Amino acid sequence: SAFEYAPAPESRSVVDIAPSYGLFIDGEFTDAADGQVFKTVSPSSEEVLSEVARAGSADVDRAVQAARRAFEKWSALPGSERAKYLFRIARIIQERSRELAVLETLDNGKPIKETRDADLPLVAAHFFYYAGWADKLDHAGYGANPRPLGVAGQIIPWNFPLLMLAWKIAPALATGNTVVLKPAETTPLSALFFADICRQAGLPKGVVNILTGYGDAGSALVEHPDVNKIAFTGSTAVGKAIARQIAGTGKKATLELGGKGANIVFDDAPVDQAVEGIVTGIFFNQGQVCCAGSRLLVQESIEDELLDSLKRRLSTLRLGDPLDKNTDIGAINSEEQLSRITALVETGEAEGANRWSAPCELPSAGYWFAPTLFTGVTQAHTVARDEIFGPVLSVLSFRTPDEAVAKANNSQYGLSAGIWTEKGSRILAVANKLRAGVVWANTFNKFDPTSPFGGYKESGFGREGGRHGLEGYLDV
Ligand code: TXE
Repeated sequence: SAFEYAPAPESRSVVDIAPSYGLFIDGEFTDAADGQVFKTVSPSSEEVLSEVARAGSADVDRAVQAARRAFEKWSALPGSERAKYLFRIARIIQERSRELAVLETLDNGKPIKETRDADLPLVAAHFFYYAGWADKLDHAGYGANPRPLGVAGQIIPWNFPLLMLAWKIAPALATGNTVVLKPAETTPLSALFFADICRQAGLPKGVVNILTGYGDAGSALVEHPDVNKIAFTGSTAVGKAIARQIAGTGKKATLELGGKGANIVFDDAPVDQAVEGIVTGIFFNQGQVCCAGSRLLVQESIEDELLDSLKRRLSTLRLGDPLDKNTDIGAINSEEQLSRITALVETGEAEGANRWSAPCELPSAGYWFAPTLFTGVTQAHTVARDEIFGPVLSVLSFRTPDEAVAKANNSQYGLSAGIWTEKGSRILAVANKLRAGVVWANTFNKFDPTSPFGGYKESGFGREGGRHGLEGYLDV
């Protein structure tokens, strides 16, 4: 039977989406100076959700000036006062988390199970965590009087719209910086809801400014002479362009870019548990995760058994309406992203890797891709090297731990890795040899505000999260 898009009415009605939204500058919603707007579409239905103001360079300038004015007072507040605002924001996020989860699912396409149980709890946790640091910076090991940098320009992607906002705004405000944040063009809505939460929390005007728009607005923000720091999460190509753009300006930057994480399964790993971890590693958020375990490295002696179990498990995943609480696989965020995934999968087939896709019917409206495996993959294949950023796993095998480490490290990226084994000594030995910012053992895609996150090599530089996340926003 053909899939029919039928949003659960009780969920859809939880959130009020206005037909249009302005930019959030200096505590007010306002039109773009040149009146430009763009539409945001639900990727699971192609329904237009709202029309949003499109920021241009004049708006960037207005927002940066507002943030600059606010900086003087905000940075002079005692940390304990800044903490009160952050705690208030964290509590409002918790109170409004149903609304926010539904909104994020509508605008992004990810399953409500994930927004409800992963994104939203983590968003609140980041604000609580950094609220706790605001009055303890003198004790963070930086000596007395660590200083905020000033105005932070923050540019975020669409895969975790609200969580990336939290990763960026919470530490910036805790340390006394003010913010101009540009969400991704396909997912502007939760950031605008967050702007409303800032007002609800009584946050002084200008401390947080939200500019919805495209890459040109991001680039104008990077270029603005009164911005002191750029925090970017997105593609490696844009990250490199930003690094070139700020070279010689004295601006500081943290860049969190792409990845091609290796998930290494040794022959002594409990297979059922590993299969669940592999599924979480690459199919969580439809694989649109920078630290996804997109390369499976499996020890040769268990490859057949593991792949059989994996295919059986993938055949049980439910793809469809992201607002349905039983849905495991939601929509791909945009038509563009779907074309990128499709093109890379076609390349994989053309280069001779074996493709297997889970048997599931794809809805007729919206952007969808079935969970897919490539076997018979070698290091030379494009699908072993390039970030696909979709529900596609490339399977390689190895014989010895040294070979596993060599293959895992054979990547331009170095963001994440996973190890599955019963041997604690092997976990330590292998983890220490992996050139990756995070290494999970017998689990995958576990996040926590107390842990620093960030990349080696072309995955970027700087760390977000934990005490290390404060450093990106302080002069010591
Ligand atoms: O990223 P972009 P896209 C990877 C993933 C994906 C690919 C392309 O492989 O397939 O990137 O995705 C803003 N100056 N990741 O095109 O363009 C843009 O408006 C300043 C991995 O969506 O990098 C958006 O807000 N800003 C990644 C943000 O940058 C610019 C998450 C990210 O968009 C700009 C997303 C410019 N010149 C994609 N051009 C991860 N690390 O998790 C665009 N932007």
